[in-house]
Amino acid sequence: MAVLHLFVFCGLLSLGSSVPPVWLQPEQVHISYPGVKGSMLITWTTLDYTESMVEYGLWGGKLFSLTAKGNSTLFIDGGSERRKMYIHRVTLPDLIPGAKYVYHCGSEEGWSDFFFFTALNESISFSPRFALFGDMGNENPQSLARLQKETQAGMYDVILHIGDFAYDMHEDNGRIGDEFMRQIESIAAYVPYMACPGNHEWAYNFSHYKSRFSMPGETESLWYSWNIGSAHIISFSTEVYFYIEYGLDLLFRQYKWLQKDLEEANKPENRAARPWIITMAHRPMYCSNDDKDDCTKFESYVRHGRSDTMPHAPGLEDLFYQHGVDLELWAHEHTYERLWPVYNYKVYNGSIDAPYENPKAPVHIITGSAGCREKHDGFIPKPRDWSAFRSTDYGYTRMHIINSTHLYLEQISDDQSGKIIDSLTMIKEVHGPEAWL
Ligand SMILES: *[C@@H]1O[C@H](CO)[C@@H](O)[C@H](O)[C@H]1NC(C)=O
Ligand SMILES: *[C@@H]1O[C@H](CO)[C@@H](O)[C@H](O)[C@H]1NC(C)=O
Ligand SMILES: *[C@@H]1O[C@H](CO)[C@@H](O)[C@H](O)[C@H]1NC(C)=O
Ligand SMILES: *[C@@H]1O[C@H](CO)[C@@H](O)[C@H](O)[C@H]1NC(C)=O
Ligand SMILES: CC(=O)N[C@H]1CO[C@H](CO)[C@@H](O)[C@@H]1O
Repeated sequence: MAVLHLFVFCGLLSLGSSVPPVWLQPEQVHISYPGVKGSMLITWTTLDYTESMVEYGLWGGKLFSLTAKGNSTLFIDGGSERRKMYIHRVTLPDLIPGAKYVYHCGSEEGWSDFFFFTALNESISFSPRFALFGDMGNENPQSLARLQKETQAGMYDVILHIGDFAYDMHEDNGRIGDEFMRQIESIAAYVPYMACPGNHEWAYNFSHYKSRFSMPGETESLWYSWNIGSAHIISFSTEVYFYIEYGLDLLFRQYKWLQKDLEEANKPENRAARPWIITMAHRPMYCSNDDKDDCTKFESYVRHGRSDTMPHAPGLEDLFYQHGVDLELWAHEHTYERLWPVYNYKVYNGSIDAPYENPKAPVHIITGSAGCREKHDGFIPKPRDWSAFRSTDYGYTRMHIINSTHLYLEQISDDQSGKIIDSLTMIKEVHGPEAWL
């Protein structure tokens, strides 16, 4: 009885004041490179509406001497509660390449902690360092601690998250997404956190992925490309091959865009400046895992296309091969696998002694073992001819684009306390389709 009274009393009180709680505190801060020279895009969330501002300044200079304004969009989760939140976006313009900045974001009604980042060095002779991985959840994110320390210590210029976030962002009416974005703030607020969609983002037509991330271009972060150092990086969605109920036209739009982007990147002046073409997308064309995933079959949709759609959906292996893509980064399998240079199931080593020196086909890396609640995947006992190295350890990959001819990759094992368990240097004196001859 007493409880009931109290309840009624409180109810009256809150009716009386008639002011619902407002949540204007910025959270889930992350940054991305918008593909425009000298800029950085800051994205964050508030639960109620407020302005979008970033105050920033050069590291070591007067704090927050500069201000940039932006916009927010209302995002309504598709779950039963129809939870709403505002996603704020502010682009910082005219940054000095290579300079370090300190920033906080929010509005006069609430500010975030402060963070720092280095504006990208936009020289084609810049040698960027990346951490890359896929399939990291907010439960069991095995690689996160090491990535937090290494990112804040300045080891990386960019992070690539190759699909599958949070497991899943839409769960618990989007609260799992919020929790995950808070969790990665410790890395994603410091270096551009570049993403592509994975199958775990399927809910409500990928709305959490499209709303929460801010990748370059006008395609809701689904596919885009950008340049860094001597590389042209292309990110795309493999999910257009699988969730065709959301629109087969998306698959064709993406395919046409890929064609155009690859042609542009292969113009002699462009390929000379940015000889490395690197793709990133979630589901691999090849894998030797023992689950029933698409890549375990001979004719993966991503590799070979779909003949059960009308019109038939073209695959991507030929397109990438014809345009001389150097390196293809994938995830989805909760393992690490390195392939010999491969095209159409055939190995095309540079030579037996130096397979990655002037390889005669693209090189594939599958790195989806950063850790999530689904734990590990397994491998078939006998690796295929094109499989060079495999590991079921949790971990992530480091990539260093040294210069126009040398690119270095290494795999870190979390199970073995950060040990480097695999590495390779790709050497290419010739890039483009003529490299295959
Ligand atoms: C960018 O990187 C190049 C190559 O390492 C270097 O020579 C140049 O000084 C860097 N620029 C800035 C502004 O740090
Ligand atoms: C799904 O999203 C895409 C891209 O935002 C859009 O083009 C498409 O029409 C949507 N499909 C459905 C069924 O809502
Ligand atoms: C490719 O190179 C590796 C390493 O030398 C070797 O084990 C493999 O047999 C080679 N494959 C072919 C088809 O030459
Ligand atoms: C690229 O770096 C490697 C390793 O440091 C070096 O041997 C090579 O000569 C460099 N290539 C160019 C084109 O500068
Ligand atoms: C669509 C929209 O409202 N755009 C605005 C976003 O913020 C910038 C900077 O304040 C404005 O110039 C745009 O008009």
